[in-house]
Amino acid sequence: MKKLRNLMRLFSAIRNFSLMKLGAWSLRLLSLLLFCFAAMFVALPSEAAIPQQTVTHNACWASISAGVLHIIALKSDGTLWAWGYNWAGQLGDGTNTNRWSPIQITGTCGDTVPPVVTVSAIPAPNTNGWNNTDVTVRFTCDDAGSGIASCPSPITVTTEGTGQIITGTAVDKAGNSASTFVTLNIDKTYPVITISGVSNGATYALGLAPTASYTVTDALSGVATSNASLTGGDGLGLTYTVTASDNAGNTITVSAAYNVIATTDGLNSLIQQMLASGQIDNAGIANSLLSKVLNAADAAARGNVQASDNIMQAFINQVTAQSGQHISASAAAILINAATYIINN
Ligand SMILES: [Ca+2]
Ligand SMILES: [Ca+2]
Repeated sequence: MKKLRNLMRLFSAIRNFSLMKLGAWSLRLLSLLLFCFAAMFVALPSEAAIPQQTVTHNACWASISAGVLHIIALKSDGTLWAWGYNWAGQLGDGTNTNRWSPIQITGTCGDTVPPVVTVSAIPAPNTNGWNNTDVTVRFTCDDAGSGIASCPSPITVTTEGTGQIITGTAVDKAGNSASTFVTLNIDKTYPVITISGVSNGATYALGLAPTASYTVTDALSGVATSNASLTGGDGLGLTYTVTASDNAGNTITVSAAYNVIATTDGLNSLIQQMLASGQIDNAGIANSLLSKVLNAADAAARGNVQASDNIMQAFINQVTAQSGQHISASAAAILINAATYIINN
């Protein structure tokens, strides 16, 4: 304000002097010149506020030009930079904000180079090219010329399917555009396992129990692996377990637990199966064992439990003697377990 008052006094003194010494035409011209000078002077910041610029921006400056309290400079990479006072928009950044360090001045003139756009899928697919969760697609856009005008926002893909193409387009401020895409294979559904032969919770007679088996299907990425196992203690309680994985990494396990109880009928059937499969390699021995089982069943049917148990014990003795001989060791163990179960129950 002090500076302004001094200017006004100077203006008034010159005007008074002019009234005395100059004609009306000269007075108007002088007044106009003084007014312009004063307006410019008042608009300028005080000397104390003039920034003391230190160009620390790490770049190779090719050319620098100083204006009225501002600097315009060109880097060796062709980009234009400016800093300093900006009350009249002299920095060319479209604002009136003073800048105390170099800012890049962008424009669209001469930019004919499309932007660079890259895409990434998160999480990345597995080695089979599949995801088993939602996938977020992110785009990264860059433009060394006029700068990026628009870049696609991230997209979360939740839909299952094969060959889903997600495209994104980047546009620079000169209107050049570039697109890229990613192909997604998403499978979030477990394989379907079907166990057949045995049923969960069922009870079967030893030798009459059906053979457990399974099928597995997968409608999207397809079955990658599957396997089955039969576990159990002494052969009375068994669990058939199937594990399957699809190519997207969805893994599921299904099991059927069932009981196998030794009965004389079941033991009969088992001996015949073992003879047919070669686990018992002598028909005479097989017939002898079958005869013992029938006699034991008859004795039990008459209510003579002790006689039945004695016959089954003779059965066990014969199997034990033939184990590893005419009866395979594994088959002998099953027969002995079954006969022991019949005696104890
Ligand atoms: Ca461009
Ligand atoms: Ca699947």
